[in-house]
Amino acid sequence: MADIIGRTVLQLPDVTSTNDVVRDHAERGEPEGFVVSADRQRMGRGRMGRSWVSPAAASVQMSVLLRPRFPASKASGITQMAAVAVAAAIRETVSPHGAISPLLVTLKWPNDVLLNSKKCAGILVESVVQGEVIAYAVLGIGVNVNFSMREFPSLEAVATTLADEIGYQLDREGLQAAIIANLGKYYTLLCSGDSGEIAVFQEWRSQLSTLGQAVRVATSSGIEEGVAMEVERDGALLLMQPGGLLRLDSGDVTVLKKSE
Ligand code: BT5
Repeated sequence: MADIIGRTVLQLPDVTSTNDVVRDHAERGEPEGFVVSADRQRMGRGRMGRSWVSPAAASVQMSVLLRPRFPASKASGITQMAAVAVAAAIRETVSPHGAISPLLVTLKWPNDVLLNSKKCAGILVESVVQGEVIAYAVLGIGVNVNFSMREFPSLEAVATTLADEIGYQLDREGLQAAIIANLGKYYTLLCSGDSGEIAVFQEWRSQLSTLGQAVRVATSSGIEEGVAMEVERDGALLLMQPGGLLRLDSGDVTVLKKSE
């Protein structure tokens, strides 16, 4: 099953969003593992309708069709699995022989991959649920590769690119192939039963830079502050506040003060 992801890879020059192309194929019955990748994305999106920016031919922007046959309550496992796979692929591509690199690759709750503490990749999972079960999920992945965040001054303080951090241009195709291979590995693990799900969750949790930090979380219902204490298996973040523990399903985290 490990090579299920990327059995078919459609490489397109120009799309609105790779997630839209995959969704259209999903609705027509395409089997899982189908991948769409694009050089240029005119209306790339993040969560809650936000935009995902990328100059042409300088990023990896790809979407994968998944039909995991598990309950909607486990959808966050897909985001976690993808974050772990993207982080592993970045490490392998930047340091193919396992050489120690000064590049710090970590994960941020709930859906980011960070390089040296700045966002370098984002994950967007759009699921279609029938009854209690996921009919299909479109897993979208955007990785900033061969451009400089100086092109996007409003993001520069919080976002980065591989080229900015390593100082040279990376083979985008090689990175994409490594992402597909790692998605195959970790998706197989995720679908292998309870112990596989726990293994993916533990891998994701162990790489989270968010835990133990004093944070501000912007949620759809307001701003919350506290210490990020723990994540639960369904992906929720537990925030310690003076009044007790607050459980958050989603949001945007800013670290208030780095703990040593
Ligand atoms: C995400 O959303 O991080 C998910 C991004 C998923 C993009 C991929 S590309 C392939 C596929 N097709 C799509 O249309 N989307 C997926 P979120 O956590 O909501 O973050 C969005 C926010 O990140 C924006 O509001 C900006 O503040 C910031 N942002 C936008 N572009 C960025 C970039 N290239 N790098 C880092 N941050 C960015």
